[in-house]
Amino acid sequence: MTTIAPRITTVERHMLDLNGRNPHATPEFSWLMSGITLATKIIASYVQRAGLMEIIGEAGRVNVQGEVVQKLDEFANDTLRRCLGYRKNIGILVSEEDEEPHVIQEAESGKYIVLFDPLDGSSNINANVSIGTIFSILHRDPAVTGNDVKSQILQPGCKQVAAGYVIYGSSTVLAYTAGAGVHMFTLDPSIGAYLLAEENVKMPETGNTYSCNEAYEKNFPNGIRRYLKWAKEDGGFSSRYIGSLVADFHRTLIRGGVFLYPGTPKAPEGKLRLLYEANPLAFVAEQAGGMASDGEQRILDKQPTTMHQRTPLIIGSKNEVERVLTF
Ligand code: AHM
Ligand code: MG
Repeated sequence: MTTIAPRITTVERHMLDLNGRNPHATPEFSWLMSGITLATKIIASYVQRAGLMEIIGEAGRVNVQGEVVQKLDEFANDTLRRCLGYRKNIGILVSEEDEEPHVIQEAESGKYIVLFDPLDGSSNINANVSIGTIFSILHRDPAVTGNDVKSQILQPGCKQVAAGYVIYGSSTVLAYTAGAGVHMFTLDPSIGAYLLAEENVKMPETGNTYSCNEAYEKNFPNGIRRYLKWAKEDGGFSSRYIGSLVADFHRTLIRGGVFLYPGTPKAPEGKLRLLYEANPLAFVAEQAGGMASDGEQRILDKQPTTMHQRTPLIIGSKNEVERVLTF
């Protein structure tokens, strides 16, 4: 009898395998995901060659958030738009880098909305630090048409049908959830495919690492300051901060601990964006057994009011996020 080697599972294959367990695991949805995998493979290949291709550096303009756009940011944004813009089931594309959403298909055929941060942590590009792409997928309400595009987009994170991220690090890793656990894939550059590395990834329930930009500590809310004091003096914690949310989150997902980006008097809502960063990572965290809060409420319950809204973020191991909230 012939022995068949263990099977090779790509992201799209994996989504189809979830059929039955996951209501979104349809061939149509898998086709949408293939747009994301294609775009992030192209971005990964550019990130690897960035130093050779003169795409490091500033593009000479500021984005809608008032930040300087890096060339690679623009490339990543264009690539996602090109790879997703022609998938018939995508109705609206929303990017952290663009002021306005792109309406691509009428509501009847374009039933999904894809939101993304094309290149998170881009201020780190020049220093060869890990960066990433974050994505979030929502259903579009077919009853709402015409000018009401923004109200379609402003859905709380608990309505996400899928979300995930790709980290361009020592290897390129994709993590996604469609509401049935978190699954991780590693890009094999020699064959250009993401291969299943781990199914049902679980975040450790506890972890003694905190991750925040401590330079801002004196402006943090008192509760967070008391927590950090406890973590250092009594908790025996260590500190890790890369300054690239995807990378800080990915480490927290694997090793446990807590990532904090609180508000300050100058920026009461912090820096991170609800729709492109906090919501998708909160969905992944919860599906892995972790937790995400803005200090007052669950991130996934927040009703967005504007597209580029920011939010304080406390995300990570369930016990650690709960502990922060007790302070
Ligand atoms: P970006 O999406 O423009 O790259 O900005 C978000 C980044 C996050 O990746 C990271 O967590 C944060 O900004 C770091 O901010 P700071 O430099 O204030 O610590
Ligand atoms: Mg970002």
